[in-house]
This record gives sequence, structure tokens and C-alpha cells, in this order.
Amino acid sequence: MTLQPTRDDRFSFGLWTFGWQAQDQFGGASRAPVDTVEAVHKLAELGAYGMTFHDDDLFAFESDDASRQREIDRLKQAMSDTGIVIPMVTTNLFGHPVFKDGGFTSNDRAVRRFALRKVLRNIDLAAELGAETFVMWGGREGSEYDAAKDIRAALARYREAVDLLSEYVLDKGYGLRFAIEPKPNEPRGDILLPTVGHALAFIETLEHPELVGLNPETGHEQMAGLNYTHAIAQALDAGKLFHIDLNGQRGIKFDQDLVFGHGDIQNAFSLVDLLEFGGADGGPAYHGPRHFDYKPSRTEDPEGVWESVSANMRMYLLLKERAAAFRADPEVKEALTAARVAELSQPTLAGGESYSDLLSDRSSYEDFDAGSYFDGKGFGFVRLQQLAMEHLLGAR
Ligand code: GLT
Ligand code: MN
Ligand code: MN
Repeated sequence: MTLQPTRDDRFSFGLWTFGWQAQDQFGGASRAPVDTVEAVHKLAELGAYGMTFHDDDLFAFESDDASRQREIDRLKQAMSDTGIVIPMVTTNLFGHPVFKDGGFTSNDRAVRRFALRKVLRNIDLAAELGAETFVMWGGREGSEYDAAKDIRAALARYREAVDLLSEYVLDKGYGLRFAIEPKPNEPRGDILLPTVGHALAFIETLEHPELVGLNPETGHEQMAGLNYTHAIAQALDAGKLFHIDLNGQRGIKFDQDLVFGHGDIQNAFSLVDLLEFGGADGGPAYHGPRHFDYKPSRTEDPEGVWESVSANMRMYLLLKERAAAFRADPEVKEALTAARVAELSQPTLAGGESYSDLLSDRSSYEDFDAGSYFDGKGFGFVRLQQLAMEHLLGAR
């Protein structure tokens, strides 16, 4: 396995990631803007296959039609010069002051109508550029004060928005699907649809649930203290892993958006193992872009920014190589068998067996020796974990 990324790895980056000028709550920008065309060429050179963007990343909010079109044309030219594709597009409904109380769920109805128009226009652009996924991150959809927001009304307006956008995509015959990106907080005190689980439940209430899935981000689940690999597994179980935002986070704190693997490395290892080898017959469980949504730290200059772009891809490929070695190790295979990991895939009842059969099976209850589990019948999970850690550390 090579650590040099190729287009087949399907690595993609948001224009807002390497393009972040590193302004934060405590200080202004520490870097100059990155030109879109130069960035597309640089991504191609480093081995990525795709780039994604918000409308406002490509052309300024309220650009006139001519300057908007100029930026779109420059991007198209760079795409055809490099082969870089645009697999996903998203809309900025959080940056401008008009969205201070959200877009789809602002208390102000005129803002909600403006937000819908902004997204509809951007959906046309996404379809024109051949994107397959349209992400919706509702960072400003939420509240700080319970009295200020009727949450049930807000969810109804969120639903109304997603239903309208779905209807538009269907009427236009666009090949686009939506992916909701959950986040628990920041910038709002509490954001609506805070976790993968909340978003999955919401999707089932929509007019066109088949058109709507998820774009879970590593750090966002971890900010809620949750296990990202579990979240991804449940999204896969629901057939809703439409897109993914990979990055790094260290514990429950502000959204760090570190390089992938520079946060919880153990969880990154199990995640790559699941994505790459958790599918049928040990193949990939996910086939979409491996999209990095990270921020190069404020300490980095332009050289450090592009180093950090490469670091994301290299971390992913390193973890893929480590996971493959883990799976191929005969001692790991033996430990997995001892831990009965594969036994969980076996249905609890035999084919055709009913609850009556179970009730009359004395070996399952009356003659079952539950006592033998005291001081015996361990699962050996710690041994398995140690083997995983040794592979992760390159000790095996
Ligand atoms: C924003 C956010 C990300 C989202 C992006 C999509 S923008 O930077 O922090 O997690 O994926 O709107
Ligand atoms: Mn984030
Ligand atoms: Mn994200």
C-alpha cells in the first residue's frame, strides 16, 4: 500500500478549510486569502480528486451576477485543466448578520424566505457543476435562551424547508441528494439536530426521506462525548451515510477541526477500518468521497497549510494500511474468534424458529448454566484491543 494519495482514494477538501484565514474570537486573520484556481491546482498536485465549497466561499455574499459568473467560470476552467471534480456543494446560512437567528428556522419569516431563495439558487449551481451531494449544516439554527425559540415550531420550519428543497430537486430532475450535518453547539448555544441520532429521527418525518441522509463530522459527535465510529455504523445501518466530514478533536471542548487522526487516534483507526473493510466480504462499507473538513491551525503559514492538507490524506492512508495489517494478522484472527466477534452476526433465533420454539427449548433457559459466567467465560476483549494498539503503533 502506498502513502501517496491518488484520485482513486477519492479525497476531497472544502474550499473553506485550507482557505481559512485563521480569524477567531480572540484575533483577526493570520493568513492571506487563498485563490480558488491556485487551490484547485494545488489539490490536484497533492493527490486529491475533489473540492467542495459554500456559495460565499466562491463569490462574496450579494455579488452582482457578473462577478459571481466570473468566479464560476474560473472554477470550471480550473476543473477542466486539472480533472478536479466538485462532489458536494453547500450553502452559507451562518456567516452574514441576516442569519444571526438562523436561516430555515429564524423567528423572522422574511429571513426564512431569503434563506430558501439563497439555497435554491445554490442548488442550481451544484447541479450545473455535477455535484451529487448537497450538505446542510445548520450551525445558526438553534438558540441560547429557551424562552426565545419554540423548538417544535423550529423543527416544523426545518421540515418545511427540506421538503420544499426536495420537491425542487425532484421537479428539476437533478441527481442531487441532501446530507444533514449534525453539530451539538457552536456557534449557537444549542443547535437543532445536534447528533447523528437526532438527525436520523428527523429524516424519517420528511416528505422524501429517501432523498435525505447525513454528513456526520468526526469532531461534532466527539464534542457531544459520543463515539464517532458508532455514529457512522448507525448511519450505515440506516443507509444514510451520504457523505462524511473527517477531522480531529480532542475531547469535549470547542470545535477544534484538527487534521484527521490528530485527535482521537484510536477512534480514527476503528473508523477507517469500518469504512474501508467493514463492508461485504471485507470490502469498503462506504463508497463516497473521503472529505476533510478541518482547519489548518492559526500557527501555520501557507507552506504549513499545504503540509496540513497532505497530512490529512497521509493519516487516512496510514490508518488504512494499519487496519489492513491488523486484519491480516493470524493472531488477531484468533483473538477475534476467541472474542466471538463474528458470532454477533448470527441471528439469535434459528431460521424458522418461533418464540414458541424458544420457550420450549430447555437448553436456552431451564438447563442454561448462567453461573458458569462467574469467574469464567471471559471474552478476551482487552487482548484484542492490545493487538489493535500494537498494530496502530507499528509494533507488529
Ligand atoms: C463550517 C462548519 C462545518 C460545515 C461546513 C458546511 S461550514 O465551517 O464548521 O462543519 O461542514 O457548511
Ligand atoms: Mn467542525
Ligand atoms: Mn463539517
